[in-house]
Amino acid sequence: MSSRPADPRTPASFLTPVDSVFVRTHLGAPPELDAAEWELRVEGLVERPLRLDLAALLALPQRRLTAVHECFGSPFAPDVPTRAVANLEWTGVPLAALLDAAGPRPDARHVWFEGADHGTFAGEQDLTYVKDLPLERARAEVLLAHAVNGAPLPPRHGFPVRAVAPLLFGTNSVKWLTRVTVSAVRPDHLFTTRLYVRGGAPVRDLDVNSKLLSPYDGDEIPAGPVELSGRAWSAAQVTGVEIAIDDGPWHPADLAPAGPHPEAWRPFTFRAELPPGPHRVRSRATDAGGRTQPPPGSRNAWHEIEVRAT
Ligand SMILES: Nc1nc2c(c(=O)[nH]1)N[C@H]1C(S)=C(S)[C@@H](COP(=O)(O)O)O[C@H]1N2
Ligand SMILES: [Mo]
Repeated sequence: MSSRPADPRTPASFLTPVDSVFVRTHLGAPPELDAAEWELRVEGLVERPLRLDLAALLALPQRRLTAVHECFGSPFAPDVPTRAVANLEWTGVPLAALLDAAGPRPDARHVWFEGADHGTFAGEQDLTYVKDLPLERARAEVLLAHAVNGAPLPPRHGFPVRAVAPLLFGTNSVKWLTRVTVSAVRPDHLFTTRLYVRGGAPVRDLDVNSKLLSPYDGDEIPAGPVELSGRAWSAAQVTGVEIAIDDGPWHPADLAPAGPHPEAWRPFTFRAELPPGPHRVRSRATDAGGRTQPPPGSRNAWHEIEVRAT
């Protein structure tokens, strides 16, 4: 991608501080939008096209959503794990409110989301960032967020408004949102039908995955008893996490109860006894669909870290 800093360390807190969240942009530097001039258009196959400014959006009923946020990774390397993940509390307006006000026509089937960023990707020029969802999914799931962890979105994360599609890969959550188009068809676009496609389907639902966060990969820790902890997530509910140490067998970890935020990641812990020396720790999650993280070679391969006990 055109701007792809190394994945920042994922802190072991339930909500990820915004300064620690990875940033992904395809079309160059984040656009610096002026909140006073920003406008969102809702158009296409609707009875009443809308133009809303930020004040109009903020005047609508708001909701909060705590959700895991994960990058799929490079669309050219779909099998490489990124481990770029966060858990954030978004505030915004459900897309349903705007769709209901606009009134989709009977032949409407899809919703396109377009951002204000503009540029070149993979040699293709003059692109905007476009994603799409089936109308019913978009209506039921998407939040138009203007705040993250209680503060306005920073420019790099989509100021003033972005779409948030919970439990879908981050690529679906369009930043710097300026246009929502209701259509009978999917958009034929680099980021919708040509890239971010796997097994013939668009990259949407999160895979089952986990990440060990404490101790962190590469840490040196005192030998003896240690509490390992991490996070697990999936598009379906996580039902279990297992830990394996060095060449030992998989053991069940303690998985935190599902709690009030079904779209959030789930903390897990495991008590271990680590004798002095280097150790390899692995975690693998399983979800309600019966999916378990596979061995290395897939983007959601089990997570493996190395720690040194002294
Ligand atoms: N307009 C726009 N939205 C975008 C992108 C982009 O390049 N442009 N990148 C997507 C990708 S691939 C991811 S993983 C998330 C990253 O969101 P973040 O940078 O706020 O963490 O934004 C998505 N939304
Ligand atoms: Mo991404």
